[in-house]
Amino acid sequence: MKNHNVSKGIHELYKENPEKADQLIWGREVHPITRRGFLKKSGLWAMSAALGANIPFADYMPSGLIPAAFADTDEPFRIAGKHPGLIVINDRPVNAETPAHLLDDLITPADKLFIRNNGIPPENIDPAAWTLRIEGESVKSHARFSLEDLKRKFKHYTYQLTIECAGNGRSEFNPPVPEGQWTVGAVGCPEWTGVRLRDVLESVGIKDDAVYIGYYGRDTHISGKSGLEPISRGVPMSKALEDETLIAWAMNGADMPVMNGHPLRLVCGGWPASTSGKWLSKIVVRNKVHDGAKMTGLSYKLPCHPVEPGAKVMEKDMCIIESMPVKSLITYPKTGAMIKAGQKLPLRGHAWAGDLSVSAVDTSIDFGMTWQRSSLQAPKNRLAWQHWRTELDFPGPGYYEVWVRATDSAGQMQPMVVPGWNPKGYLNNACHRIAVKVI
Ligand SMILES: Nc1nc2c(c(=O)[nH]1)N[C@H]1C(S)=C(S)[C@@H](COP(=O)(O)O)O[C@H]1N2
Ligand SMILES: [Mo]
Repeated sequence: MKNHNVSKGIHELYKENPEKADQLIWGREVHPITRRGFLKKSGLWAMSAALGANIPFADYMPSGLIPAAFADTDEPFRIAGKHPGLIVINDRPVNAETPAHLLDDLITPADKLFIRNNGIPPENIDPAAWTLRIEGESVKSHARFSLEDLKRKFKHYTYQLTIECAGNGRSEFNPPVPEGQWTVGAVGCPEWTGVRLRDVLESVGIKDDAVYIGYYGRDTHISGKSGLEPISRGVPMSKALEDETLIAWAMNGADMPVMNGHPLRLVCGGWPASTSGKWLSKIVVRNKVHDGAKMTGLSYKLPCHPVEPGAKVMEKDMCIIESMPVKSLITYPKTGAMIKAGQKLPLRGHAWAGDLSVSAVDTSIDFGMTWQRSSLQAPKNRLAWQHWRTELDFPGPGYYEVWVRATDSAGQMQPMVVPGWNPKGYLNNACHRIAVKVI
């Protein structure tokens, strides 16, 4: 770590070089994800993949040793097409989150949207040959559409829709819950263009007994075994038939990144992002709750009644997660900001609330003793996140934490502590906070 302009406040640093300022914590330079850090955290598979060769004497390698081939480089580890600042949580399957300060854009750019893969994405995608089948016991007939058919036959809609992984925030549960240790960045709100799922299903004909839809994608199971789906989830008809539920081919007016589902995906804004099927190849209309991969067992479910931390919960006592809870982020400044005494600190970020809207955003600099109301914008459309901003005064020099807390349109507020422990570590919507030093 290099000392860097420790005497300067955030305003000067941002004025001089905003990109540089983004990389500082307490005025010191920190490297984002370097090849070094990456290898230290991940296993042999990653090392071998990065070296392009097996390590025959791997058993004798001291754990944590950095292969000499990389020991003197600090090149960032990059995912093609994605911002270098994304934090890689897993490399197989690829899981990467976006640090809060990189989510500052009103509309999340494609290179900054997180990636959550359960399996291996399809290769050699040919959009011209892509098809979507509509099947299941509750459609009147089976149908098949090419991408061109979808674009030609149905009206196009564009909505800004928030998608958040239900496991976002999992890293904070205690006792810890295995699987992706997301912090705050498994969320984003790009603009999606496509056709309404409702229009497509109605053109095929929905039977009266329909209760659920399920999706299938063209990614393959991590084990390499054929016939196993990595994930096949769905939503009740009421969510499937909403105006904003899209079969989308574009993100922010362009083809979406392969890692985010190119050339076609489902987008169910405000619900666990696991319901937004990527590389969409088939939709089934079901006369019962869809029973595809990760709809059964404990996946994407919460205990129907609260349980003590660490409890074992039986499947019959678990309920499927529907709308996501109210939540917010401080996207400017980055944690570790410094300002000079007497200066005001401008702050901003987003807030969202599943199917609901956000009615208020408050910030606190005294660990929640007092709160100050922020200004809050209306969403661009239903199910889009909302932008908030404020300006804070600090009473004098010292260490502060700024906490942000959103309230939804039903009056529910984010908790200041990690809420309801659950066996799979879902729905941690505790307040986001950043550190600020006044010098
Ligand atoms: N086909 C397919 N769809 C999928 C997944 C997947 O692994 N395969 N992951 C789901 C999960 S758990 C999440 S959180 C979102 C993530 O979307 P993103 O990678 O575009 O951010 O995609 C969902 N759709
Ligand atoms: Mo997810």
